[in-house]
Amino acid sequence: MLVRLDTSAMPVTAALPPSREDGDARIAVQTRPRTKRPPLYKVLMLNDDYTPMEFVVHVLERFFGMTHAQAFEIMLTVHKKGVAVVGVFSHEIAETKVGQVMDFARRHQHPLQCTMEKE
Ligand code: TYC
Repeated sequence: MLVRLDTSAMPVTAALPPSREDGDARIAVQTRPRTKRPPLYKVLMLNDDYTPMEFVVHVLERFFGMTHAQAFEIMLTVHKKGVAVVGVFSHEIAETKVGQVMDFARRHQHPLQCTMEKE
């Protein structure tokens, strides 16, 4: 007899087959291969006193695929609160976005800062 346990909602320890003292060789229990979802990272935009509002709006449109209205709203949130999450991505994509924004800001000589943190 082959038993396939549905272990999707079980913690690892509960998903392990119980040890049998009578050693019943007729039952084989398959365990689920455990795949972990990769962690996600928030990309944060920081306020400063010098970067023009229109530049930040442009950055949000260009690198984060926002509409002009969305970008303007998020820019204002950063301006008023100091920081806002502008997207959530895999580590590699988040790193790329941060690099693109920092590079673009530096090339235009604006002090705009963008960082990432684990969600
Ligand atoms: N505070 C800036 C200004 O008044 C605008 C700004 C908004 C700068 C968002 C950075 O991430 C930022 N010109």
